[in-house]
Amino acid sequence: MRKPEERTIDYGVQEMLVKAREEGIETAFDRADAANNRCKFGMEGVCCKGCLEGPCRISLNGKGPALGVCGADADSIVARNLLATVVEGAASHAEHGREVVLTLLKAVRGQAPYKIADEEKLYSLASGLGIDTDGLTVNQVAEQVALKALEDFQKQEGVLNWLKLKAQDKTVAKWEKLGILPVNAHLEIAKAVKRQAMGCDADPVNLLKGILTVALVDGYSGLHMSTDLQDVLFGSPQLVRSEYKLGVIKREYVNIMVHGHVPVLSEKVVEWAQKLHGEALQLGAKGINVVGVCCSGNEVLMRRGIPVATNFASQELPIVTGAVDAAVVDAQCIMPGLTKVAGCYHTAVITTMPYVKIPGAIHIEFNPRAADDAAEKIVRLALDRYQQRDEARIRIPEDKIEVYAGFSTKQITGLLQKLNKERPLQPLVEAMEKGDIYGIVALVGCTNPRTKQDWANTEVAKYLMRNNVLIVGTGCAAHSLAKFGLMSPQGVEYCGSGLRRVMETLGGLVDLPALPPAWHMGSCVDNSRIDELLIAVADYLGVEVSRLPVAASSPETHHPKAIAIGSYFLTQGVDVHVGVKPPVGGSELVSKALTAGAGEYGLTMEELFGGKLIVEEDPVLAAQKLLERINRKRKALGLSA
Ligand code: WCC
Ligand code: FE2
Repeated sequence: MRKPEERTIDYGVQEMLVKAREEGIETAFDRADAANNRCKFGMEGVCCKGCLEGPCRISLNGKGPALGVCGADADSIVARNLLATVVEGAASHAEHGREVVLTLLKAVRGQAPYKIADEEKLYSLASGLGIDTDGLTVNQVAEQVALKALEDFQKQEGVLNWLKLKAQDKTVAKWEKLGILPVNAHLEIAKAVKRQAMGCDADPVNLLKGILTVALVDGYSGLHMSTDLQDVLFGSPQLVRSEYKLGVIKREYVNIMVHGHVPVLSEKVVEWAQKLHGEALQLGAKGINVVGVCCSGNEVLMRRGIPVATNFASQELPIVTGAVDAAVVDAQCIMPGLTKVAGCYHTAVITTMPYVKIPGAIHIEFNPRAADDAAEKIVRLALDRYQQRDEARIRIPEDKIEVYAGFSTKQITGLLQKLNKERPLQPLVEAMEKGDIYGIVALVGCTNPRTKQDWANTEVAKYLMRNNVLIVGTGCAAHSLAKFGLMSPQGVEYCGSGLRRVMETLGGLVDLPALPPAWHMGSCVDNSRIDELLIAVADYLGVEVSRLPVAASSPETHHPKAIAIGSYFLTQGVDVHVGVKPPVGGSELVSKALTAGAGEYGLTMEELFGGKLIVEEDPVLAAQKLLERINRKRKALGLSA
């Protein structure tokens, strides 16, 4: 078993790993060590278990079978498996989007206890969607917007409304020419599941096109739609100060951990935690402390300043403090291992969705209609469990750190307007032209219990910042950067002189010594915010996003959603780095289509869209490769290298 310091660079997590081991409790880090005999066929993507003729495995050294029983070769099998992975990611995000649409619809029809929080965003969406708002009330406008969103799950011809709303026209024309435009999210997901099934699509190039269609579903019905309508319902984030790391758990408080993704639940838990404050006092607690994990954490951090305890790989460790009274989850990135750890303490793990249940958890069904009832029950359960704590087993790491989050496009433009009222993007673009901001890299995706938690995410970011690259972060990668000070004003210590100067100037506009050089842009669906920012800059310069000196990097990735998001960035012509090998090595055709440059190998992503996949496990080499790509794009755009 590897030592705690080999598993994570987060001291608090190390401390809790030691405690867990002392108490005989197993976590994901131990399970990763125990399951280290990984299947080579699976890792290269050449295992097909799509039907009962198999599983068929294609030989990796040419000495065994070259075809499955049905005749499928390595290229088809790898492409099908990759399509299946991207579909999983896109389905997760699209269902997230649809849940938010239904919440909005119910809210404006008086069937769910939520209100419109950002009218300005609502009206701008309505106008983009071509809705005539004359004579309509705010709720009627919202209803029309929600119905337009629902069309993206229903229509049988045309193109996703949200794609037309958000994408650059020139890029859409490229996708149209290639025949990859999605009609409706559910239809494309069903079609993709069918085409990768036994006896259907076996042409790897055609399957790759299928992957791109599904990637667009992920981007528009998943990311963009979710963020847009969440902002309408809960407000567009603005700069907010908060804290990170396990030290945000407070001994004298009732602690509730919110984990998962859709803020429809976490927002209500925060609301009810405030409402039941008095009852916590009656129990002798100082109040109720909500802390976040994964993207539920990101959502309530961005809008409410709720502190974040930790990210994906160490999600079980807050419970090991012995001071988490309830852990409430909705969907995605939730380890079933949570209930085993919680079973060793007084902690209640609460599942809330009818299709996400975990043995050992208490299920309190949550739906928008009954949101208040459910949230009240959840918080009351936490109050109840608080009284069952074993004080002797409580140990909370002291380590915590300040963070500034809330970088929505609205926040960023608002800030830049203080420098240039008419053309807010001008100062940003000028800094990019001068090289003070050499490029922008989106640091996104997960942490992975197999790799050293937070290490590669922070190393890539620090190397890039030293070279004046502005970092924009989401998901668990943002958590990594926040935990290590890169999302606070002190983060400028890691910057090259140009980037430092820009952040100090911008910081002065909000009474901070500097703006953090890594901007927290939110949850995984909020990669849409990054896309929106890049499009704004590209539009300002009159070019496509694919020509900007920007890239995306996911050094510690693991989730199919992250693969879907990466594929989406590729459709925009943005270079994408991953630090964990995707299972495509068994097919030269598929690997080269993703990773080869234009003109180097038949049809490639770079040839089609202008960006490619970079697979590199070493964070320093990865950062160097990203810089080299940014450098090329700068030159092509006529900027200094
Ligand atoms: Ni998004 Fe990755 Fe975190 Fe889950 S929450 S673990 S997909 S980055
Ligand atoms: Fe997420």
